[in-house]
Amino acid sequence: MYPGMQPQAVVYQTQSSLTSTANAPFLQPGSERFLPQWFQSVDQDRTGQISVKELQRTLNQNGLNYSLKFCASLIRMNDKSNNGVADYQEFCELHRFLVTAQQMFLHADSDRSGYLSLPQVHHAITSAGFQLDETSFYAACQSFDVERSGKFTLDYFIAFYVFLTNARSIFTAFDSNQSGSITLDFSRFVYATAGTS
Ligand SMILES: [Ca+2]
Ligand SMILES: [Ca+2]
Repeated sequence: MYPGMQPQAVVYQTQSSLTSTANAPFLQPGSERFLPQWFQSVDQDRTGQISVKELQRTLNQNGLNYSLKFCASLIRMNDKSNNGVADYQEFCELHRFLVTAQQMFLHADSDRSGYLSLPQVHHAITSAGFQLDETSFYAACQSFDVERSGKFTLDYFIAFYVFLTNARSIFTAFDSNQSGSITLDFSRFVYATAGTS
C-alpha cells in the first residue's frame, strides 16, 4: 500500500500464469548450459546479433511482455560495443542478469503469493545494495506500478530492477570522485534520465 491510499478490494492474479512465468525455461537456473542453442534460436535472422525485436519475441514467449523500448534498455545495459544489439557475450550477461533478478524475486516472495508487496520489493532492492529514501522508493514504484496495486509481479519487478541498475550506472559515471552526490545542469539531467528508461 502506498502512503495516503485507502484500502480497496483486492483482485488476485491467478497463480497459474505467474507460476508459468517463474518457470520460464529461458530463466531457469542451469539454463546457461543451453545458451549457445538459445542464442541461435533467438537470432532468427542469423545475423549473429540479437536485435531488440528478437529479444522482445523471446521474452514474450517466456511470459515477460515488455515493450520494444524496455527491451532496448535491457540490451543497452550490457551493450559494451554500443551498437544497440547483443552479441553472444552480451546476451550471456543479459541472461545472467535476468536469472539473478528472477531469483531475487522468488527469494523475496517468501509467502509464495506470486507477487511482491511493496515491503518485499523494498527488502529485495535494499539487499541488492540500493539505498533509497521512502519518498523516492514509492515514487519509483509508482512509475512501474501505474495502477497502484501495490503488487509487483515478476515482469514489474525485473523492470524496476533494470531501472535501478541503469540509474546506478549513470550516477556512478557522473560521480567520478565517488562523493555520493552529483550536480547536473538541465542538458546532463536529460542525458541521465534518457539512459534509465
Ligand atoms: Ca539477429
Ligand atoms: Ca552490442
